[in-house]
Amino acid sequence: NNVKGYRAWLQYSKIEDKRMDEEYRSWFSAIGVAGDTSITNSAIKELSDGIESMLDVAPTVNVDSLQTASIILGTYQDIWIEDYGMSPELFGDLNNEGYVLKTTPNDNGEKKILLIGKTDKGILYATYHLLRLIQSRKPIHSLDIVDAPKNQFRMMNQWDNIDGTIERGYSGKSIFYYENDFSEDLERIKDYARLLSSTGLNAISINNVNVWDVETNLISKQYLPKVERVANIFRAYGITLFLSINYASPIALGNLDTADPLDEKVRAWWKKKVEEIYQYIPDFGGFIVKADSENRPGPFSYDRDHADGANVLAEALKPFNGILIWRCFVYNNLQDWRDRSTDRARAAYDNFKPIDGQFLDNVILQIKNGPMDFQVREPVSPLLGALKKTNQLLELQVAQEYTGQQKDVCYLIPQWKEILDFDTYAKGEGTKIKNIAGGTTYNNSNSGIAAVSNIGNDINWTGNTLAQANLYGFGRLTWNPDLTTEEITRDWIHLTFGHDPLVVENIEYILLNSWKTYENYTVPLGIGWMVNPGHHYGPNIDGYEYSAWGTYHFADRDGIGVDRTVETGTGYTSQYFPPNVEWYNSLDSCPDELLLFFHHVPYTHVLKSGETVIQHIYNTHFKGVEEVEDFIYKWDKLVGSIDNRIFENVKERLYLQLKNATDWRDKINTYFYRKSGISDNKNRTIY
Ligand code: GCW
Repeated sequence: NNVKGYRAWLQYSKIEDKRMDEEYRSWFSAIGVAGDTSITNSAIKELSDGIESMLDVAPTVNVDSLQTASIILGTYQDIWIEDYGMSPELFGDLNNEGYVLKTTPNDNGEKKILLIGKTDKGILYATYHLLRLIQSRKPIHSLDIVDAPKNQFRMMNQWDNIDGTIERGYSGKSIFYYENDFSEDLERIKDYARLLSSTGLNAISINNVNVWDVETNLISKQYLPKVERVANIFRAYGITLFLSINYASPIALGNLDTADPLDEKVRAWWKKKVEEIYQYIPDFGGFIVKADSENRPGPFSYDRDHADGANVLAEALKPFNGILIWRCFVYNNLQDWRDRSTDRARAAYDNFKPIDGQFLDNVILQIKNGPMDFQVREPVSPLLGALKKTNQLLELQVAQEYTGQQKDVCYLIPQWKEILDFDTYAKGEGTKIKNIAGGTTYNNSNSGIAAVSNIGNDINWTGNTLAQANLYGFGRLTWNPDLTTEEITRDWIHLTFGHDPLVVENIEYILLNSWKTYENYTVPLGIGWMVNPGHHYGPNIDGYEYSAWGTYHFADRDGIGVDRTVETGTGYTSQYFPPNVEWYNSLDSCPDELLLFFHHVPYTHVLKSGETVIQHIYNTHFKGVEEVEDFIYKWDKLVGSIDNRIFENVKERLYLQLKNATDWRDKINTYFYRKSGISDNKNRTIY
């Protein structure tokens, strides 16, 4: 694992600057630690390894004898913090994963760096913070940091199948499974745990939400010992393990004739099953469930609603403090394009809003960021914030299913920032998505952010090395949604590539512009889809236009867009709180970038930008390709300044991106030129 791409943002490369090297080194002769949990031990290991690799010293580690150490780790209860001028009250207000990272003299006036956690998890996070500072060449002689996560659940969802494939995986095969069994490469899983934990994530579900036949058995004796093994690995990094389950398990595993949630036999079966799981994994997180969604089984078959469906599982998990995560990705996938009254965008809200308040308090509803499905641009789901009496978890997609599949570079932090900062007005002005996910808006007992992972067994984890930035950024942003895109981006570049100014500048430029560029050459003005059905890469304007999935653009010779207004459309806009209802509903105020999501307009409609819709389509599509050419130009400048393997990896993909962008440009421009009969006012070539 000496490959740079493999080490990702945990490079710990040797510090070349002599002065800095000496300065840091002066701190690291001895580390003192109080406490001996698996998490504390991970912190010590990470710290010693990191320091050894950056500074070429192997500090001694003294357990429970802190006198001689200059770096001290422990919880606020295990360390005599008053001796260092700290009051225990400071920790009273801190949540369980918070920490203090402080340079401070002890009674004798000797300077120490303290890494004090509220619990051992805080120690681990403080350790990663300190290592990050050193990797970024920041001073550590006068630290005074108090930090704690703003989201309770910070979760990764693997969509890995037990045969080793990954649904929507773009970086090789699963690191968890191989040919219907668990992988034996536990080192790889441990390194994944390190990566996740270093960004602040604390939960993971390790199998696809589509739970097929073999995977259904993950909660049976056959696999539980191996699930336990994986749970042990993650536990040592502060990460709790969850499993996706098949709603029909009582039938498939229990030989019952029903999975009806209100049937006593079914209830009893789940209780026993959960008890069994906790015998293997005493701190098991719980279940994640995709039910009555895209043909998966669920409570609808028994005329029960989602609350009935979820509560039976939550009830079984409750005695063990387990959590039941229920996904809201529920819609009619047997639609007819002629039927203009059914609107897939409405579905999550229509299904779940009426049963708000009927879920047990250890249920969390997991809601995708947009009402459709992780498109390059969508409005924020109106269900987020509309549930006032139910716990909710925002779901994002780090995997680039609709955003270039880790061939094309598409840095998603700017998109997620927009989502998190979106004002729902659910409880008046300033009710942002980040507050709702953080649980402060409605005082939720359980809440946070989850995302679909983008990793596989490719040596660099993410296919395109630049896609590592999305994984890193997801963790950091989920820990603290108030971090700026620039802070996160800079940190990632410094940690991964070092400090060469041109490297930093060019990579930052590519990342920060890449989402907009991807949007430019793909789908215009928020309309979405227009991709090849099934695999979702590359253009196919009518690919989903006549299908049953509810994903239409309704382009004809006169115009394009979906009318979702209250007066003449599907009424979807009414699911938002005022003033957002009006903002989206009115053609005058609807923002350009979402225009076609909400309105059907003629090609000659003039946007706020001053361009017509058709001219906007032409302009952005020509521009998108030029921007990719510019990315290639900027990347080429880095040859020799970064690891060659990473250089080639990204270069190869940038050329695939150029091909893709060109294909999109030509297909989209040609299609709309032919439909509208209106030519480009700059007379560029349209095929
Ligand atoms: O849009 C779909 C994806 C499916 C995925 C589903 C979901 C896991 O194309 O691959 O299934 O979303 O989120 O459940």
